[in-house]
Amino acid sequence: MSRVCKMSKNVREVFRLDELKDDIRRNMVALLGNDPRSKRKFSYYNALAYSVRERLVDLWMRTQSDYYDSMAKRVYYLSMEFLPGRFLMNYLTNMGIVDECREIVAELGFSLEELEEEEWDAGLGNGGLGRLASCYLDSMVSQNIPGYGYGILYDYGIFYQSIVNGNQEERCDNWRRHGCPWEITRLDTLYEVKFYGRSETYYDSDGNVRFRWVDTENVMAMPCDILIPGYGCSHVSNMRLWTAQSSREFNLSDFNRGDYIGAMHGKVMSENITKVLYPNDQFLQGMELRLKQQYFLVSATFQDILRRYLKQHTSLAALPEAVAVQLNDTHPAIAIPELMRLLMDVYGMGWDVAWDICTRTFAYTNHTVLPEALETWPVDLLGRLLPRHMQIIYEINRRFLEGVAATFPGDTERLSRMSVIQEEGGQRVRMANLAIVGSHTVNGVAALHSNILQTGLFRDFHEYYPRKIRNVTNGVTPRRWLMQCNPALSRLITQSIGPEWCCNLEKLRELVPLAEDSAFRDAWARAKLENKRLLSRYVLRKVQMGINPNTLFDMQFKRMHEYKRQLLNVMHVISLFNRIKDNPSADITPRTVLFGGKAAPGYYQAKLIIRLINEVARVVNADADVAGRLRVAFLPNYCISQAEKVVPAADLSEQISTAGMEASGTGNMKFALNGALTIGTLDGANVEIMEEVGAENIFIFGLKAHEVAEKRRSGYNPREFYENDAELRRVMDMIGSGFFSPDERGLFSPVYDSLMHHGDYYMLMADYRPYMEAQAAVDALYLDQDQWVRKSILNAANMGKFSSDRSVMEYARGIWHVEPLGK
Ligand code: AZC
Repeated sequence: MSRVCKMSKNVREVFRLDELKDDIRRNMVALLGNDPRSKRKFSYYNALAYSVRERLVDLWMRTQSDYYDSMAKRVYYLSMEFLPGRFLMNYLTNMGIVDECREIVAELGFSLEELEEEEWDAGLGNGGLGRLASCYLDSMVSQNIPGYGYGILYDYGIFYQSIVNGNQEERCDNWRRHGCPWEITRLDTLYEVKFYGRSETYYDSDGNVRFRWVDTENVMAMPCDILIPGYGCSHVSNMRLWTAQSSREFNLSDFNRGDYIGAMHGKVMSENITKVLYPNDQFLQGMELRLKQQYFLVSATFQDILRRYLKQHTSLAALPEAVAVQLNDTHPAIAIPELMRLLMDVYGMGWDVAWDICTRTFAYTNHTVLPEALETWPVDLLGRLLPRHMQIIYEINRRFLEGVAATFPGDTERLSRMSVIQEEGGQRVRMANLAIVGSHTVNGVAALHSNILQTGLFRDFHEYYPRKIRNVTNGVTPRRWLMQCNPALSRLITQSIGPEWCCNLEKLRELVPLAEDSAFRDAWARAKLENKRLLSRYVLRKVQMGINPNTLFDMQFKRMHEYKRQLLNVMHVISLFNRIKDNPSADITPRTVLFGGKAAPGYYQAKLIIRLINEVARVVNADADVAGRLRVAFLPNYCISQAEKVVPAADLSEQISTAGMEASGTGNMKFALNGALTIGTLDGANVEIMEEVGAENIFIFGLKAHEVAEKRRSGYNPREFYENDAELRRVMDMIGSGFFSPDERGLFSPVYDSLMHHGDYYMLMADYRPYMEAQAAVDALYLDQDQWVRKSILNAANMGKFSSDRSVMEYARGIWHVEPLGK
């Protein structure tokens, strides 16, 4: 912390702020070829971005030489997704120069906020998994843990969602169309990545049988770095994102034959690898291109890791002492056979030595137990694309199963469950099994989830490797998710308890006594109201709808998925609507219910629920009896920059997944950190949030994870709830009969049927009444503003545990075995 305070004293000097204005003008001319007298916001945003970035390059190089000089062990966070959002404000926040910059920009005739709005989000991820990776990079570098993120620079990130006639429509997210000032492209560094071909044996000079991978089709990987400044900027790291380039010798023979277009076709095809992010959240779409992307990331990254390592070491034997690789889910798990291949085929090691190095290098994080998300690849596909890897996987599996068979003699069922190769329904490679076998540590992302891994999904593995599967509860960075996104609240907190909280979130506990101070409560409520006003203006701009900041802002923002149960929230909205219609003079707590989230383009049911939300909104918002008491809106294109506006303005955070299905959740943490009260099930990290904030400060309802499992076993009958609950029956009948879709009566039948006729897998019917009761408690509490604000303060005050600084430190000490540099 002293580092941060020291920094802010001489921040003008360190970052040469006196020269910033001139630099912006200079970059307008030199880099952008624009006249500084033009008042184009986009050009000024770019000129500012370049001028900010160039102030970090020195610090970044110094950080890199610190790493080299200290021979520090490095962490490599391998992820198919990063979700950084916008960079400008994050750089300024972490550099501690937001206010200074605001003044300078004002002198140029702009507000900082309007320039900020010129930046397009870097949406290189789907949701939680990618955003977690970005939070972890922020926390690693802010705590001087030497580490890098490695990923893919997709030309098209997560699609842009618009709502047309109530339906989701996808547009491509060509986010770098106008360039991206944060990228540093390394045109001179290229690695070759191989695909296809075959594995052949040969004898080396000592007469040993060796393998080599030949007749391959090659693609080049070019790195692009984006700097990641730590808070206070004593360290600056980077993410290295790969982009595919055609290899130069590609199809030379076609050229020679005069087939110019044929040769170019190959070039274009190979560059397709990094074109587009697969837009599925927790659903495996087993496409060859996706596996190519995964191996492309892994192969390029390992060439880079070994190059860096071999600059300082002569033997690979000490790799695990210098390198820790974290696999963000199984997406990069092909790294395990890849490292084996490199160690054996390229560096000549024997199997046992190579395997020992491998298993001491890798750790794997699991982010979901949803069966449709678990990756398996057909053996013939994997074997065709990566023939040598397939051989290695077979051999890993053979040796592994030998060990299992020795421990559990005669238990063939167990062998077939644990095998890396799934036999039934055509041979497939189970990537989770491969990741577990090849890693020294496997972790879940919240206590409940890790427990489910140990006793459910990975139970056999937990019995075989009793210390391998552990928990590291997720966290979020307080820099972006409080300091940056919520200046009003941050200011109040800093005035009250000092600035240390942003690097030591546990400090927020000092707010606890202030919850009893009515002047502080008033100030807290004013900050919330200010944020609600800002959001109201945004909603008006976005969807041309006025919302009243004095109503309860009830928010559910996350990917659209049946298990997350946006539908349950809609059922509550319909119930409120009916109550108002039945009794127009009823005294009810005025609410604004806001939704946001993308559905995977092929996920029919999730898209239909978006439509339902919009149709319910149409009916509710047009009704004169309801006016002023209930309003509903779906905000299109939920993304990081939208979250930064939504999160600070929430009164109520909806975290209502079927218990046992949300691995952790991180939105739940962001909302509570910003003073929202949570209504939620005992799922994922909600369990730990309740432990921290106290059961009296959170609205918990519904089935628990073991009860869901028990009900599934013993037979669950959703109709029973329908028959015994008139209010629920009415809601279901309205959905099923076309009340919300008068022009297309059957439109929502699939929604109705999923609950009434197809078993209600996510148990909405069972949780409806408990949810309604919890919502009634919300309404009652909101009428007592003093108590509500008190609880709001206590929520934020007790969120210290959910800083990603804490999570990253647990990984560092317990899994990566690295210490912060300079300690
Ligand atoms: C998500 C989980 O659904 C969410 O609960 C968790 O908080 C987040 O990861 C970060 O750990 N999972 C994903 O986004 N995707 C996959 C494939 O699990």
